[in-house]
Amino acid sequence: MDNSAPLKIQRDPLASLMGDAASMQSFQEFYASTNDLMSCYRCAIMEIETKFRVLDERFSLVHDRNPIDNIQSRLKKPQSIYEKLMRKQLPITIKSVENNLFDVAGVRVVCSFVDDIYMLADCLLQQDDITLIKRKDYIQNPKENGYRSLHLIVEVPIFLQNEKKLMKVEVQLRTIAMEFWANLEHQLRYKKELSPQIIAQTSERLQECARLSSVLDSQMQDIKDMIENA
Ligand code: 0O2
Repeated sequence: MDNSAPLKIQRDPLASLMGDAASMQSFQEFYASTNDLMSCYRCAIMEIETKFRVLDERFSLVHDRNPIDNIQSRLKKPQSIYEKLMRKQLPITIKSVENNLFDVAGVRVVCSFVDDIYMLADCLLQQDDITLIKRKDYIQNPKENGYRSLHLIVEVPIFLQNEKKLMKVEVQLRTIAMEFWANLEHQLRYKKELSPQIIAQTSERLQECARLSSVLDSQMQDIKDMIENA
């Protein structure tokens, strides 16, 4: 979340197409205009994190256990935002970020059990200041590589000195097993340029690991249900 880090533009095909100097100037102009927006996204992350912490606290009071294992948040860096706008051929403006990019602010909620994911998602979406923009259920419909998580894009109000602003936040809910798989898969190959041969060799094994993690989740859920109903 450090916006004061020195600027370093990586060379990419788009940059060379535009010419590096032009690209650098365009990025610097954009970067200079993002301070206020980034602060608003940080506020939105705080709002969403607090909502989940409140839900966790209230649930633990009644059920004597915490549905949330941990919460992680991240704010996309201006350089990544700029690159995504360029890649999608969208206008390089603050308005364009707000209207077109829904994953600038991200909150990841890691849960103990699969049922907790849906319970927490329902509780969040029932709140009258939250608007659901998009829901992708990669648990019911895992991605081809085996990736599982529940993704929600929500809009949450933040209250500034003299105004109320609606901000979009990407919420990812997953179990500890899904998190384990996603982290390792990300480290191993996600977004990396690998040879087709290595991709073929590893993707089947990663799919198998994803299947095993899904079996683990459903077994743990069954055990919990059995203990609770005993
Ligand atoms: P980071 O660094 O985690 O932020 P778009 O919104 O167009 O970029 P899309 O396909 O609509 O993309 O988004 P989707 O499918 O909702 O997934 C976005 C995020 O989910 C990714 O963010 C990852 O965090 C996570 N994700 C999706 N697919 C995979 C996957 O196959 N493996 C892993 N490990 N994570 C995945 P970013 O911005 O790509 O990365």
